[in-house]
Amino acid sequence: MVFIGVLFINLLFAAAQDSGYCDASSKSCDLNVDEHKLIFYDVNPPEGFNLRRDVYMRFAIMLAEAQKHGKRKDWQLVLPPWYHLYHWKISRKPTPWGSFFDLNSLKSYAPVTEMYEVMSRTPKLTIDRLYVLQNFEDAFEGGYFKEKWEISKDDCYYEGFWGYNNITVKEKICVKFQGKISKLWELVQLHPKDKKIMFSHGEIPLHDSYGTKSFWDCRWSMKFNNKLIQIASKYMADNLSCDTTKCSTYLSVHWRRQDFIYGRKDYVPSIEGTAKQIDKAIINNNLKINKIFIATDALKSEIEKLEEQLKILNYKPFLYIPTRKDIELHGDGGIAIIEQIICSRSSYFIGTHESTFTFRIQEEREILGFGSETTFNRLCPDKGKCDKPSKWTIVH
Ligand SMILES: Nc1nc2c(ncn2[C@@H]2O[C@H](COP(=O)(O)OP(=O)(O)OP(=O)(O)O)[C@@H](O)[C@H]2O)c(=O)[nH]1
Ligand SMILES: *[C@@H]1O[C@H](CO)[C@@H](O)[C@H](O)[C@H]1NC(C)=O
Ligand SMILES: *[C@@H]1O[C@H](CO)[C@@H](O)[C@H](O)[C@H]1NC(C)=O
Repeated sequence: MVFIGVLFINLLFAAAQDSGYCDASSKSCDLNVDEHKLIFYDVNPPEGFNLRRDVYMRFAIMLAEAQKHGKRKDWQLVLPPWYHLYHWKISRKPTPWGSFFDLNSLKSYAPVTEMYEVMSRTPKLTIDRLYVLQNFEDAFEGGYFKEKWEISKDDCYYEGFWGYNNITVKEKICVKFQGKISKLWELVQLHPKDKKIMFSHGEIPLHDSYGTKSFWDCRWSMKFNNKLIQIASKYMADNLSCDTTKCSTYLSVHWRRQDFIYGRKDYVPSIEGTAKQIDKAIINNNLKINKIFIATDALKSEIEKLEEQLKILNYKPFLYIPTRKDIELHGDGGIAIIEQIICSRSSYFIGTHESTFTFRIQEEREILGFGSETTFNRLCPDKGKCDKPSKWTIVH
């Protein structure tokens, strides 16, 4: 009888924990208990800001789709802070998503929460299971691509937690994985009692379906932070004679340089070639425009040369040159977004082949409703083959 009583009390206690009740007067009370179950993820360190935005979409869609079908209602996605990105020259503390995006808008699509919100509720964060995702050596084993995963005996490691040194993991599991992101639910299912799980190398799982309505609903929700929109709008009003979101007064170019001029020599033009192609686009499309906005990661000396070339052709080049204070306030990420906003609102856009920075601008223009002939244009190499960019048009 005593035994059954104890068992009963234990059961009650377990039930109380599960249902999230927590007596505030009790010292042993674990504040985490009543919270949502959490999915954390991280991305391979060298990946840039714009690829990371796409990885976010995969996870956000995974949760939103499950919940749309009445499943996994108790899970939330934790937004990994922006920290130590390779391309960012200015090092900053872990930066929340709200600095770049409109968090309420993100939340209107998917159940997301910021890392600092999680940390503020938890004295010490313990993740139940960390799945370190890895690629299979041969994605086409047996001659074809098959979706699969397999717990791996190879060693794997994860370094990070965005600079937080007060996060621990109970168990780390190395998993070879290939396929769609919704297959990650199979891993979640391995330990159904887990309340906090994490996936590193979140770039490995693929979109369930690219370019579908869910994709665009999610993409639409990734509105930029209002502060950044206002800076871009003011710049456009002051310099580019436009005070709306669909301008007819300037052409824009994303002129990706840096690693692209070494790594992708066959895809990008010379400085002179760039100016010529801008001129050709204006003439061929009969655009009555002389203002050119240039978004770029080029060196100052390259920018000066391009400006010179454009001026010879009677154009007025514009660049968003942040002050030191702007960079401190908004970071490299914020500055890049301001440039992306200005490109997304131009009459005509020319991007860089296979740059994710360019892809994000093209998506933004689809959302704003520009004709795709004004959006899916690229800079070509001076000589040789130049395929048209793929068109990823919006689905309503
Ligand atoms: N301000 C500014 N920064 C840029 C521009 N182009 C590239 N960058 C910087 O370079 C980084 C690399 O580009 P991303 O597109 O984000 O990185 P990625 O995901 O590796 O993409 P790729 O362009 O495909 O290399 C960006 O995050 C920016 O920090 C630009 O036109 N303006
Ligand atoms: C955990 O670490 C972060 C970042 O280092 C810090 O801001 C936070 O106060 C820490 N939390 C606790 C409870 O120590
Ligand atoms: C454009 O506008 C901003 C203010 O919005 C200003 O600081 C900048 O100097 C202007 N001129 C050019 C050529 O960019």
